[in-house]
Amino acid sequence: MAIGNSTLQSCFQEQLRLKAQVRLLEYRVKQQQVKIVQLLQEKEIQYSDTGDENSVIDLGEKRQYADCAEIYNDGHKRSGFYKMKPLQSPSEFLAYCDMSEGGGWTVFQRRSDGSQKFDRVWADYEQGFGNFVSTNGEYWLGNKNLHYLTNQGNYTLRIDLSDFEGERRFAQYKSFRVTDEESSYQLSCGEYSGTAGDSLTGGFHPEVKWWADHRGMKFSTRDRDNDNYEGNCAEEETAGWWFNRCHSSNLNGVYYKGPYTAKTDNGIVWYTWHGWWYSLKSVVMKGQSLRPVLSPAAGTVHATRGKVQGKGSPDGQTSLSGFSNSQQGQEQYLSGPKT
Ligand SMILES: [Ca+2]
Repeated sequence: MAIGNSTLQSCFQEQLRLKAQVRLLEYRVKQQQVKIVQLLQEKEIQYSDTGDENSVIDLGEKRQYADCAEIYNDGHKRSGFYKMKPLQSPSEFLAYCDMSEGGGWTVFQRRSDGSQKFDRVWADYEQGFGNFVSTNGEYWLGNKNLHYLTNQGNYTLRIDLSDFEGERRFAQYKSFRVTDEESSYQLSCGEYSGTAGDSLTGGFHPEVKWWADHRGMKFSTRDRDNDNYEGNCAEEETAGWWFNRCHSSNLNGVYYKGPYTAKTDNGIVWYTWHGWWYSLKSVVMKGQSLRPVLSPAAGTVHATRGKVQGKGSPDGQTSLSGFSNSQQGQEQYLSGPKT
């Protein structure tokens, strides 16, 4: 069958047309790729900006709030720094309100990047120090404020931890309270639940309680030794904490970034999760009050809180069994009670 000249001609034209279209599409793809790279860069810049962004939320002077739970129940559901004044407190102060996980959590300690120095004296720990502006700013709210906060109601303590492998764990304690200056800001807390193991009351092993239980301990700093050890825990561990002899948790320790070697176990330590020789990536210590609240939101808060605690306990058991792990068992001999 003979192919006509005109058919061949139209085929060539069609081919040219398609080739031109391919070139045009290739050009457009390249343009889009350039745009994607630009957008990704912009997004990255925006993302890094939010970390330093000023997150102080001013609600004006109309009403005074005793803690973050009261702010949350008044309808403010955005996390950030708010002004508050606990019932007995002579003055107002700023604290970060974490409005997630049931809302109304008053954050009193945060570690996130090692930007703040935590090896400080008694007066600093009493007054509070650090970054009270940025979302991830490191700070200690101050023992004085912690006392006023926890003495106005029944507080639940929650400690959120993360490591450099991207894992997150938590420990929660009922009835959290810190006494006044006269009794050196003694710590008390009740029943544990969570996934990180109980490194605050030495509940992971009965034989360690005599030296690793932080309950009932007074606060110690390098210039105010209130521990049960002949030496000075705060000086050796370079932190302020409710040291016993000396610790199974040291959340104000040095920001080492993961596994570390040092003269003493002075990293950011939560023994039941990573042992004494791993310094955690981030820590948030926060309290949520169980005071009867008048706003209608109160019911929701209580319901959610119940769920969180109920879910935590079985996982806590897993962490306890982790103690029999031989590596951790060895570490007990590496550190252990100070003699
Ligand atoms: Ca001592």
